[in-house]
Amino acid sequence: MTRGAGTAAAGRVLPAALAVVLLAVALAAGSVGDAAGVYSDAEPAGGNTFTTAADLVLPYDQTVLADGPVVSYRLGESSGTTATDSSGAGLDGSYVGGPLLGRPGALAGDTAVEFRDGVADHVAVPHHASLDVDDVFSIELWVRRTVLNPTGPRQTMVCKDAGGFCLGFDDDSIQLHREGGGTNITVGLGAPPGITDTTAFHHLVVTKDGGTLNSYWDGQPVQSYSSGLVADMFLSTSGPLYLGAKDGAADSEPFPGLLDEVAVFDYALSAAQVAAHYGAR
Ligand SMILES: [Ca+2]
Repeated sequence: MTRGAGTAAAGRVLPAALAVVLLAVALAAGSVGDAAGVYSDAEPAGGNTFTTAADLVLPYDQTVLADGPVVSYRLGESSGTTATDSSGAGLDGSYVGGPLLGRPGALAGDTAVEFRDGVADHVAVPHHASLDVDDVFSIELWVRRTVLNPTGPRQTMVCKDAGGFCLGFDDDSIQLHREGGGTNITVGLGAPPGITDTTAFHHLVVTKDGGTLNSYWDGQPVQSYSSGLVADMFLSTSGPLYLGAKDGAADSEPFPGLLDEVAVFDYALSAAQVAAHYGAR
């Protein structure tokens, strides 16, 4: 999609350009300071912050936001019932049923939320027009499983109720499914190494642009479809967005484990964008 690609290109160019400017400013300031003796050029503990362009790579959350998600949940709250949308759209969600907040997260300096096995807990986000992404979208998150399901049931991590996308695990593989809208449809998205890991977080992205569907695990492509998919697989919906469960009423097919940094886009991220996000962790 044009908008996403343009935004992404700008987002990736900026750090290098910024680095040149800041490096130039730092060098100029240093030489002026030394010559005039106006101020000490003693370095702070830890040394110079701006040394090379690599030092100025945006942190993970800023890298994601630069690519324009429609919602982004850092899930870093330590208390309360509000799951804050950091995208700027103001589409906050609610922690329902007491998921565990403040759990160790995927990234340094920000925590995650844990959904418990056998407990009806999830995040619910009221419907908004921008969440109605239909058949063109990306779902991005970090996941650490706590309960494996070699024979099912399905574990749903993110779902747009009803008839929209539902991303989860089933039989210890990644699965995208639609439930509702008259027909249930399921597409397997692979079982990469580490999918049964319960000790660490992994980065998962699924992108769909109509007839093209891709999955990525820890920044690497896993499964790709460019033909053979059911036309208009996912539908326009007006239901809530759920994290940690398929729906709110029954909390059915819940995900037991930790989710972190969940973002939804209304376009298909490119492989390069996915790799850049993972690389910014
Ligand atoms: Ca977090």
